[in-house]
Parts: sequence; structure tokens; C-alpha cells
Amino acid sequence: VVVSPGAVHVPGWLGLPRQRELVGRCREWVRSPAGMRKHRTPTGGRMSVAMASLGWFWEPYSYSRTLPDGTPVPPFPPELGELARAGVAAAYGHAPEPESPGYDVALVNFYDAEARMGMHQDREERADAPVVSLSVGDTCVFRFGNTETRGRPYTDVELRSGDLFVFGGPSRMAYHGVPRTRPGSADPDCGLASGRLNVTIRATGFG
Ligand code: MD3
Ligand code: FE
Repeated sequence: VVVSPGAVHVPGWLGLPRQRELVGRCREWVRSPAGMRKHRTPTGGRMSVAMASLGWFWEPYSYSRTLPDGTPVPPFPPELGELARAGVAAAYGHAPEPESPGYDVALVNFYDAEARMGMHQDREERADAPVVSLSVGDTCVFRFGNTETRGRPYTDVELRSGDLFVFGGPSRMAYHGVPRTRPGSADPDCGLASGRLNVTIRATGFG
């Protein structure tokens, strides 16, 4: 389903076995030192979504090669690069452009029942490769906006367990957020007892 030019939603792309596998792999990847962190924002707040970074460390609003204590960031799992390329192919009908930089960072986001993500743009990456998003667990309301303002016009889309969403081209710089999840809505066989897992795979272009 094309939500906007370059923004393609593929419901149920990951079947239950691959959802469980992704949850299991994320549990391994986010063991320390990667950790799940609720980052502080520059304005003194704290994000309600817990995050871990693989490949490059993201915190509001930049990427670093190391964690804040100087230890190396856990490596970017090559299998996520393959999953991202397969996701782009499934959404667009063709593989990523060969000249576009390779996928090198994944952000693992966990939403408990209260977590939300405010409207924002993802502009810390230098590359314009499409962002690949995978969701497992509780359904959420995903708000897809415009490139000019945090406000209207926007479109609300329900993202369910197993859904793939690819954001490229003119959609890459659109404001977006998660105003709520639907606690308890997940398939009991998805691998998560509660909450919502979202993995976004990106190319930083930093080399
Ligand atoms: C559109 N995550 O990690 S995924 C994020 O469900 C983020 O956890 C949300 O926004 C989540 O930055 C939304 C969909 C998504 C991810 C990255 C995008 C949409 C995007 C980058 C550019 C445009
Ligand atoms: Fe985002």
C-alpha cells in the first residue's frame, strides 16, 4: 500500500516464525553494553521509548562511533542489511539502487503501554537511502505527516505485528510519530509477551 510517494506499507511481511526470530535476535543484540536506554532530550525531558543502537550509536540528535562511556558500539548485524534490502525489494519491486550507500545502522525501539514518540524528522543520516521499519508485538497508531510542519496534514496508519514500512524518496524527510500503541493487541505467538518492538534499518552515509 503506497501511503505517499516513496512510503510503502507491506502488512504482514514477516510471518510469525520470522517475527519470533527477530525478537530473539534483538534480545541478544541489546544485552549490555548496547542496553536499552530512555534517552534524555536536549530540553531536559526523557523519551518514553527505550532504544538500543547497532552499528552507530544514536542519541538525540546525532550519531557517534562509541557509546557515551567510550566503549565500542555493538556491530551492525549483516543479517539486518539483508533483511533491509529484501524489504526494499518487497516494497518497491526492485532492490535498492546499487550506488546508494549500504545499510550500516539499526535502531531497536521498545514501547511499553505508555510509550509514545512525538512527531519528528530523521535527518541525522547523511545518506538518502530508504529507511526500513519492522514492527512486532502490539499494534500502534503510526502518524505519517508532511515535510514542512509537525502538524496537519497527516495520515494515521495502524502498524501491526509483522508489518514492513519503507520510507524513501520524497517521504524520507517527512515528519512522523507514534501517538499511541494498543496494549494487549499482539498475537500471542509473535515472541513478545507485551509491548511493541520496532526495528529501523538505515544507511548513515558516514562510511
Ligand atoms: C519516516 N520509529 O526510530 S517507524 C524512529 O515505530 C521512528 O518506532 C517509529 O520514528 C517507531 O525514528 C516509526 C517508521 C519510520 C521510521 C523512520 C523513518 C518512519 C520514518 C524515517 C523517515 C521517515
Ligand atoms: Fe523516526
